[in-house]
Amino acid sequence: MFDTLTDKLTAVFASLGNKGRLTEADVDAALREVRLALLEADVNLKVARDFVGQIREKAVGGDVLKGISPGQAVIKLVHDQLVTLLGEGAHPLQPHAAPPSVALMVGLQGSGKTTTAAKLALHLRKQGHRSLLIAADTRRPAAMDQLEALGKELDVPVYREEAGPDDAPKVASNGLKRARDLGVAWAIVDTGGRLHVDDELMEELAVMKAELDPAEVLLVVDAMTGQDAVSAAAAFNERIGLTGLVLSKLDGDARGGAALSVTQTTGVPIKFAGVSEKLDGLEVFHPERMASRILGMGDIVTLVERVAEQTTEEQAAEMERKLRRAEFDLDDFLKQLRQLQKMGPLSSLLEMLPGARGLRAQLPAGGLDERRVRRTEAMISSMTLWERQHPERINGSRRRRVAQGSGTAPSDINQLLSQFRQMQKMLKQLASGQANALGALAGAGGGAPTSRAARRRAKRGR
Ligand SMILES: Nc1nc2c(ncn2[C@@H]2O[C@H](COP(=O)(O)OP(=O)(O)O)[C@@H](O)[C@H]2O)c(=O)[nH]1
Ligand SMILES: [Mg+2]
Repeated sequence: MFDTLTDKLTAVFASLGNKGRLTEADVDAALREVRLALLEADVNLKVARDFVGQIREKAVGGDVLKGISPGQAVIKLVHDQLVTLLGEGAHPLQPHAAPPSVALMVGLQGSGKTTTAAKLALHLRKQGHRSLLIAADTRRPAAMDQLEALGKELDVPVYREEAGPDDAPKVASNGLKRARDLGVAWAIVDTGGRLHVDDELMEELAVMKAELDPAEVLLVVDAMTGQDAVSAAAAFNERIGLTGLVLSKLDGDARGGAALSVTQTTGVPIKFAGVSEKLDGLEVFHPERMASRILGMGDIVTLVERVAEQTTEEQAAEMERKLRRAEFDLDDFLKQLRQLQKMGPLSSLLEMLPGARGLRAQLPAGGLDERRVRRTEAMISSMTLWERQHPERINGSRRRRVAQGSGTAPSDINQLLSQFRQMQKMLKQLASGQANALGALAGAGGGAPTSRAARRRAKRGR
């Protein structure tokens, strides 16, 4: 996601970042490029203009240009303005005081309502809340089947009943009664959609909203539809009133314009982002992390959280430390390999590492090859712990022994070792690249410096 935008902004900043002194003309030229990049990403014209205007005011009006590293200060201004644009801070679900709270899922057909309803049930369960899914897309029996299947997959109860096409409000109300009986925390109501905003549908949703008194009315918008998503959001908000947005399909090659304009245009916060078809592919939307990703600074926090879902806290902290400092031996490699398989496509993980986006092109399509992974696993398993920690010391006779133990050839071991060396090199580059990005923010007076290099740099800057 946001690939082109990130590339463009990175290029603009590369030209700014290292200059010791900036003139107003330098800033104007850079901001012109920023505005073009936003427009190309399908950001609303007015939003893009205001965005750049506000940065210019702060850059030229304040003391930014007189500071020690004005280029980095401008980057920080852009970062902060992105955070503002994206809605500042996370926006968790707001339950009613007395359960069950209703979450009404609305949106155009195909936007991802049914999938997101199920993802939400899983998300809530991870937080210790039970929910009931209610199949109120009564015009499409297939949609009710779909929800029922997803519920089964998650082991979350689904309410459905025989119903005519116009019975959605009745089904939803009956479902809510069931939710009360079950004593669940949330009733998640899946509704029907149309290809376009249409009066009849809006009327039906308005009736449901009046009857259900939902705690949350969540509009699911497809990020890939760009400005159409923004106008749909405006229309839904005007007609029925929304409490939050879910931006689905951010994993696709969305240009990102919808994400960047929708909150500004409607005043409704983005609460979640859909990042894969799978049911665990829902993320709480964090504007700061998204801004960092857009600026190519990576999103270590989300990456570590995702790892943490599969591991203990200590393991996650350890991995973060190793990633940041590029201390990574073959034993870690083996552990990560096993975890990666559980964590989803490698490409989506790389997106979160600062400076690693370019590497994605080199990944085999379709992610990790199961057979190769198992072979690698066998090879590393046949090494002693000492060998895993000192791969550079694996000589010819050790190589033969490991090959024999794992049923491979010494040349396979060679290949593995050379791949590993490359990876180590890459991690070192990433670690220093990240220090640069974070150091830029720290040096400009931004967030807490996290790496030793960044701390050192920040100290020098002050
Ligand atoms: N890649 C991706 N696909 C998604 C995401 N959310 C939904 N989908 C897919 O989009 C299609 C439509 O989703 P569905 O939930 O049926 O949409 P609905 O018509 O609004 O209920 C399905 O194929 C989903 O698997 C997402 O975040 N990422
Ligand atoms: Mg549906």
